[in-house]
Parts: sequence; C-alpha cells; structure tokens
Amino acid sequence: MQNTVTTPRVQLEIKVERPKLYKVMLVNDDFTPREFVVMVLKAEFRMAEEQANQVMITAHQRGVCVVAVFTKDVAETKATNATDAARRKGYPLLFTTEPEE
Ligand code: TYC
Repeated sequence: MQNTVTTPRVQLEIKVERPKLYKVMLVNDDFTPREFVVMVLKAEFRMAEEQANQVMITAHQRGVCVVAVFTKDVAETKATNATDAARRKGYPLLFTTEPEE
C-alpha cells in the first residue's frame, strides 16, 4: 500500500466588513423644554451636562444636530427610546436615524 501525503492548495479567504454606521439626529421643535432635551441626552446617550447642553443648543439654532454614531440596531433603539421618553411627557421631541456616508 502506498501512503500519499497531500498539501492543501486552496486557501479560504475570509473577509470581515465593518458594519455600516448610523447617525442619531436630534430635531428641534418649539415646545419641548430645553432642560428636558438635556435630561434625555444625558440619560439615553450617557452625555455629560456640558456636552448635552451644547448638542441641544446646536439643534435649537440649526434645526438639527448629530447626537452620536452607532451600528444600525443601537442607533434605532436609542432614537426610539429617547423619542418615547418625550412622548410619555407629551412633548413632540424627535430623534431620527440616518446612514453615515
Ligand atoms: N426649541 C426648544 C425651546 O426653545 C428647545 C429644544 C432644543 C427642543 C432642541 C428640541 O431638539 C431640540 N424650548
């Protein structure tokens, strides 16, 4: 009997792609109190007071501000949770998500 030793000639090429990232956007409105916007940013996005205040002011002045960037699931969950917290208080505050270029 003959023993044959073979060396594999095919190599697997494994490609790992970065997950696409999504921005959470804070949208301005005329009714939600500033302090409430800051409170939601701190609670849901773990922002410090100063940063939360800056993001709130930017949205207030420009109409919209990027809050943070996450994977799709995390961005959508945080935007929904933050928007729901405002609805429970009767405020029209809105957080949206959009893919990063
Ligand atoms: N414009 C609101 C006010 O003057 C405050 C506010 C800021 C609301 C940012 C929403 O995304 C927002 N009370």
